[in-house]
Amino acid sequence: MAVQNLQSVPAELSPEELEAAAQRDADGQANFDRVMAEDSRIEPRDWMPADYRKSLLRQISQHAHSEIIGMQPEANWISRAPSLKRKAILMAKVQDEAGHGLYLYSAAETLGQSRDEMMDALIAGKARYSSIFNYPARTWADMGAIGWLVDGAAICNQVPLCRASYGPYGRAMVRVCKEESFHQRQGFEILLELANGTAEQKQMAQDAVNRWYAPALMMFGPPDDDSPNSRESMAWNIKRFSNDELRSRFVGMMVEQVRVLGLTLPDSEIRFNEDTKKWEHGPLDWNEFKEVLAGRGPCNAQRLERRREAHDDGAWVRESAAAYAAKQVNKQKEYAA
Ligand code: BYC
Repeated sequence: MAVQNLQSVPAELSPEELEAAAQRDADGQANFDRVMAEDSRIEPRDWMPADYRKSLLRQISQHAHSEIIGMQPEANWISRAPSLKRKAILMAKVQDEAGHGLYLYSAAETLGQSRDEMMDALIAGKARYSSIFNYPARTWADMGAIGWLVDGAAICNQVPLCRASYGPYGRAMVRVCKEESFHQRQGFEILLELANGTAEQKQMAQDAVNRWYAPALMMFGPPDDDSPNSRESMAWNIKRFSNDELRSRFVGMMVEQVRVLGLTLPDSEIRFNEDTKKWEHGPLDWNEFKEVLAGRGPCNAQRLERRREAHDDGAWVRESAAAYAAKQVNKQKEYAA
């Protein structure tokens, strides 16, 4: 019997041990297949195929990084919020995003990679995070557009992830989605107020929607025929819907909501296709998407630089926490002796 999952095999094995390891893998695979067929959940201590673990780590760590880098465009506006109330709301939202990052790093850690390793990869520019956060937030109306469109796209993408087959990821998503709903409403409300303000304010809101619309649609990932991870991810019940399917749903939601705002979406080709029963939108610039993913978007360098600075500035906190933890361990040892 061949050993399927090398992670479960220690370095030097006798033929008997090898046989036992192969049996464990076969049993593990059978259990994994059953869980997938029943659409139930895999937990951290369960056997899982190495590729499933790798793909989850890939997606969850990227997701965590997105939450952390995603704090930047909005944090830039905290000091310039137009009122104390707006400042308090925006601060709470940005703090929520930090919390989402923490839940997600914790979920990713259960798969065997430490938060330090993930953070090092981000800081070294080796890790992905959502393309959307490489665009600048130019005016206060951008806080509205980010909340409404970006958090709206995030909810659309993440509600199905609440049913992801990996327990810690799915559970983290439940809380994240609840908080994202509040975020989207606050964005919508900012835009609504501006859209009902002076002609200049309404124009500012429209301009923000015009700039964030296409990048928000690209958050759902490349078109289905150019999405190398989708097939496996859907077979493993991580993703429930394809990138295009979710993008189409999102467009349908936004079409209704933009009417309430009294604004327009910068896309004259949006239509509901009666044959497919799907919303369609105009072409997106996938070359721009590729450029952003390659690190050449409008703010990629600035976002990473800021994250590096924040990491360096926080070194004393990590050192203090480690020194305190070491002290506690020593105390325990002394107490036990
Ligand atoms: N940006 O095969 P595909 C938030 C990559 S934060 C960058 O379709 P998959 C918020 C993709 O990773 C919300 N990269 O991949 C925070 C893959 O590269 P690798 C963030 C992208 O995984 C603060 C390659 O392209 N949400 O809401 O099947 C303030 C091919 O793609 C993007 C999440 O992270 C992109 N947009 O599907 C405010 C959701 N799209 O890994 C708000 C969780 C694709 O092979 N993630 N790529 O090197 C997912 O749902 C899925 O990973 C994706 C992509 C739908 C994004």
